[in-house]
Amino acid sequence: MKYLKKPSWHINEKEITPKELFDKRRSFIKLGAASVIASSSIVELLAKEQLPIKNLSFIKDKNLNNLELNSYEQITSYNNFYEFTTSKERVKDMAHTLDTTGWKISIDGLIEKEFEIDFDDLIKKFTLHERIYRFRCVEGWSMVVPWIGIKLSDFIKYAKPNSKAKYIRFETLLDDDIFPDQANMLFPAIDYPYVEGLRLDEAMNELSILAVGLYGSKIPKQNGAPIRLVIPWKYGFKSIKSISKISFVEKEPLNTWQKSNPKEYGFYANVNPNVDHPRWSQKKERVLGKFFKQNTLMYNGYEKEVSYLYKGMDLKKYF
Ligand SMILES: Nc1nc2c(c(=O)[nH]1)N[C@H]1C(S)=C(S)[C@@H](COP(=O)(O)O)O[C@H]1N2
Ligand SMILES: [Mo]
Repeated sequence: MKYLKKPSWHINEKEITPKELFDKRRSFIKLGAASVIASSSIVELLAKEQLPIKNLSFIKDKNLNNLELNSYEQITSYNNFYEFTTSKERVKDMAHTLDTTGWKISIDGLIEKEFEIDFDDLIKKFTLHERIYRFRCVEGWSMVVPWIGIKLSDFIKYAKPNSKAKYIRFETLLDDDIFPDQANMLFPAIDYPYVEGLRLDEAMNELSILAVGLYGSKIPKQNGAPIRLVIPWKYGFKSIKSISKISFVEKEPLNTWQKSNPKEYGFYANVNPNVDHPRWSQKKERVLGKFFKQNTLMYNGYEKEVSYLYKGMDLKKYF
């Protein structure tokens, strides 16, 4: 596919969004079968499937590993997003407060020149790629997701880090009008803002992406709109959502889960069936929608692509 100068996925905010589509679908269902609304493409689409309108243009993933995709419904209704709630089932109903209009990302630290960029401008600058990846949460559940994203390596080249930069650090937006648990002064679920990081060579790996969509359309709020990290060989908590700040730094960043419980969560968090979590085994996982557990694969099945990054490292120590 050619590089698209004026990407056709750049939809006007007035146009329909997946969220609106779902809301409409819900209200149609409420109206019942008696009220038939004629000749609307939305109605047609609703009749076909619950998938949102494809509004992104991207290079398709050939799915050479023949991964079996989880459904849009499964991926968007079982979420970890503590800024809303620790209940995975409730995130989708609370995430409507995440208003992403005018979203900005600031990029700072050890780069040629610090800058701020509008999300809308950012995605216009890069080729979008579909990436069908296994996604494994440290809690023992997993799924297969057709993400759409920007290669993190493309973004890093654009940001031009200098030779002192050894790590990249990400922050989720801090805004208690949007995220109810950030307004929780006494017992927030975790420290905010949520922070994650990668070694720069991990970030430059071909598999690392900044996801902006899934199933062909913009990423739903509960999955970390408008932009989130996806690192498929690492436990899900590395894949930080709703990013508003990216920094290039010299020292290993202290990520949120390591900070909250350093005995149980480290910086690397590579999926590894041979290193158990202190409270449970990591040998198996339950794929959303499946009854029987399956074996967890080394580096979540991406050993060939990423093992060079950890040569000579004691994976029990660097967990
Ligand atoms: N900001 C933020 N990012 C986050 C989390 C979170 O609570 N807050 N949860 C993480 C965890 S533990 C997982 S498993 C994934 C879940 O992503 P999903 O809801 O798209 O499946 O998001 C990760 N990113
Ligand atoms: Mo997770």
